[in-house]
Amino acid sequence: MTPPNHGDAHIRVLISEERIQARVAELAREIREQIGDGPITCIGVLKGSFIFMADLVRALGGPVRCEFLGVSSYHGGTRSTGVVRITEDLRHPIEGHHCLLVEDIVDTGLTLDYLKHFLGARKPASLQTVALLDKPGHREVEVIADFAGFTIPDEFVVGYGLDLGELYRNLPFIAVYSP
Ligand code: PRP
Ligand code: 7HP
Repeated sequence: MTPPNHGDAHIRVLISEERIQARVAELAREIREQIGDGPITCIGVLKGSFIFMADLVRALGGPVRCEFLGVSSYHGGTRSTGVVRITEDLRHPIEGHHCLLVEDIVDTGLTLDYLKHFLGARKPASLQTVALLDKPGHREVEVIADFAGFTIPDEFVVGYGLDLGELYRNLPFIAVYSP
């Protein structure tokens, strides 16, 4: 049988696949309660949010548009460079849309803060934010997501979309990485 850490001595499971799936379903209910049954333009922040986005949009149900923004600031390492770089822009205008920015993690807060301004300038009807993970102990900018899945300790995590050097994104759970 595969051990829970997939045989990798560097990782330790922090949030199981079952807990993630249950929380994603709850988040979807919370978001629909607040935004209502109308169309939502979900904007996934690549690459880290692609798995969360895929699960969340299916749990949301109702009319949903999917857009993606390519953004990078960690460049494969464990520390933010402090410079948020847009690597791919939205394909369509979001003016007048009710938008939900979908992030995997808010860590220093630099990315979320930057993207709220970047997208706000495109005049959406509303802009809300959801992050699967919130690491409040590491903030450099005071910013919070409107909806957050789990608050986690100040440790580097991988899995469920989050990487280290582009690896580990395919783990179905969230794990702490220790070198
Ligand atoms: C990660 C993550 C968030 C951001 C959060 O992206 O996906 O977008 O960092 O960190 P912050 O709150 O400190 O800004 P990363 O730059 O690693 O790119 P990736 O998603 O392609 O892995
Ligand atoms: C970005 C990021 N990527 C993977 N694991 C973490 O803990 C991270 N924080 N910010």
